[in-house]
Amino acid sequence: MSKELVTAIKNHRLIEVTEKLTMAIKDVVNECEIKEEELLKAISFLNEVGKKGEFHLLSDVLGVSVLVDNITYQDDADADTTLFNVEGPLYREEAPIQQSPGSLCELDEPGDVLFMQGKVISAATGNPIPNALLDVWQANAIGDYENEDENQTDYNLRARILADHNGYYEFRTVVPAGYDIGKGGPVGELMKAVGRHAMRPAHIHFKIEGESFKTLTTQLFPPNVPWLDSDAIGAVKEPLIMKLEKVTDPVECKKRGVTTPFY
Ligand code: MBD
Ligand code: FE
Repeated sequence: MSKELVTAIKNHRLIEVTEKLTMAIKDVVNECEIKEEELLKAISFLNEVGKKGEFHLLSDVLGVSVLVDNITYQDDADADTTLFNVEGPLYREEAPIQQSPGSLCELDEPGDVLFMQGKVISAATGNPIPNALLDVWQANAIGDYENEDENQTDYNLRARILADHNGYYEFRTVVPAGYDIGKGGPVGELMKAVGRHAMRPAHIHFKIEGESFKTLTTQLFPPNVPWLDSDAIGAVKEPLIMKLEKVTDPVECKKRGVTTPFY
């Protein structure tokens, strides 16, 4: 066999995808009768996206990230268990490990106090997963992630919570706000130019691991928050909307060591 043929066989998927992508792009160019000036603008835009490291975000706002996530994990879409969702570009490894009950922040973190609790169970058997590890990360009450915000301490609102031997976990945090994925970069500019907003609804990210179990990456959304119906990356799935209960009873608040109502 020729060297070229061996390479072609090895790369057959890359060749197929490249050909299909080329056809799709040419179709649009033909249909819209793209002019040279417009092509040069598109090229500058993509150069800028690369320079600012925003290709992940571009994939997100095009809806490609969610689509690929759905295809990748389609076999895990069991109606009885928590749905998967995209990891996004803001995950950080090596968050501090805490035994449940844990806290993602200091007690004076601004915002509405939120206690989350639940049980990690096997999707296959429904049995609890002892000592499951919940890697959790979120934006603060004004929508900023710690690693993009000089006002927050390192790893604020990020932690790995170790569930107990019954898979039960509990942690304290604050209700996050929606996140602006635009922030003046080229993807944000594109969204503005085409009349789309660049907001994600408030959400909390989870990566849940158990020994000899497949890892579940997902996000949960507080109910009745802005942009829940118009997520800039289209990642909202109805079963991932949390059921929050507001607690105002002073006795309950005191029990939790909280001076204001909490969720
Ligand atoms: C985010 O906070 C996020 O979670 C995703 C998926 C994409 C952009 C910003
Ligand atoms: Fe996020």
